[in-house]
Amino acid sequence: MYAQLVKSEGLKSREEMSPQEQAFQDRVDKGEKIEPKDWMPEGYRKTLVRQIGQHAHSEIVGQLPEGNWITRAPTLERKAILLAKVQDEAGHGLYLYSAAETLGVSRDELLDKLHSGKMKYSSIFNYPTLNWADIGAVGWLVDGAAIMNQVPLQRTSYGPYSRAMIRICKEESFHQRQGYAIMMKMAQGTPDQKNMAQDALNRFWFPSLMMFGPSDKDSVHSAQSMAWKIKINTNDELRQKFVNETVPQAKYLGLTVPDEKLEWNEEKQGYDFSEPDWSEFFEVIKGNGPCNRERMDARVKAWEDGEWFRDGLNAYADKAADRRKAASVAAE
Ligand code: BYC
Repeated sequence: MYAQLVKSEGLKSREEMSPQEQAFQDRVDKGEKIEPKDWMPEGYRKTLVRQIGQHAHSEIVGQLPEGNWITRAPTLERKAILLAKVQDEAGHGLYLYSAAETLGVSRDELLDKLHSGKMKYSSIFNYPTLNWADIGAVGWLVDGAAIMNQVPLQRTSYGPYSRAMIRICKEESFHQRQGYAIMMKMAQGTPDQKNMAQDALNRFWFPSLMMFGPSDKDSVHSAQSMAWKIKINTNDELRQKFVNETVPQAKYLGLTVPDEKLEWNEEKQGYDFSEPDWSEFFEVIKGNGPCNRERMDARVKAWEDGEWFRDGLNAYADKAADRRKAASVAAE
């Protein structure tokens, strides 16, 4: 695998690697997990910090479009389910910030980079959730795309990231099912409800395909990340898998995927489909999507409003540390 990438993608050949880098690559190739105290190339560490940090931010920012509907969920049961789901996303963010911390970067540093626009989060969360059907579409399509990407990441080479992914994937599959259950209810409801479900699918389909990242020819990090097994599949491979699995689910709902070019291709045993509008994707990740400003304002406000609470926790932690120190001095 590595040898192929060296040829096609111009990565460092074995001969160009230092003995330490060679030994590291051998461990990765053998499928060994890399742990925080192990030696690793600086590029590997940086790529992980970027990817895990971006992933953590996505979980936290991803609470906003759904959190917006907690107070307006149609029944008490739906409210309780949505509340649990949004709470899970906070937990995912925390596992991931903790995994990033093992690489020597603090949560505060990562959040500072998010708030100052130096770090990204998933493009999908810059689209609005206009009505209840959108909450169904987010669970079904957005969490569906997230799982497609995250299941292989359970086998990623960095131990703490891989272990975080195992826990996250268990919860994501529940999230996807709750979204599909909402879509099912609406698709089987009144004609107006079915139209709402179709409209949500129309708006979320292409943004969901964009979640997998740019097409392979434009993906800057894939080759090296795959050689290091930070990524296990290419962006296009996962996008294809998502389309193959999701189209039959849409058919079962009696809904139409908004793509005239969508067609089963017997030869590749998968669907042919239209590419998303990549100029829109690049605009969204540059900060010019429909909700970028609103999302960042909400996160910065939450951070600033929470300052007194963080200060209180830190003051307590400092006092507790002082007490422990005084007790150990007294015992000596
Ligand atoms: N959005 O070289 P490429 C969730 C950037 S949340 C924004 O292919 P890579 C959930 C990319 O960063 C799911 N930016 O990159 C939460 C790079 O720019 P920089 C989040 C994107 O990293 C709440 C440039 O484009 N999942 O589950 O090899 C509620 C070139 O791309 C995006 C993860 O984060 C995007 N979609 O591959 C519900 C999974 N795509 O950094 C659900 C972990 C690309 O050089 N991450 N970019 O400035 C990954 O697997 C990879 O990072 C990606 C991108 C496949 C996303």
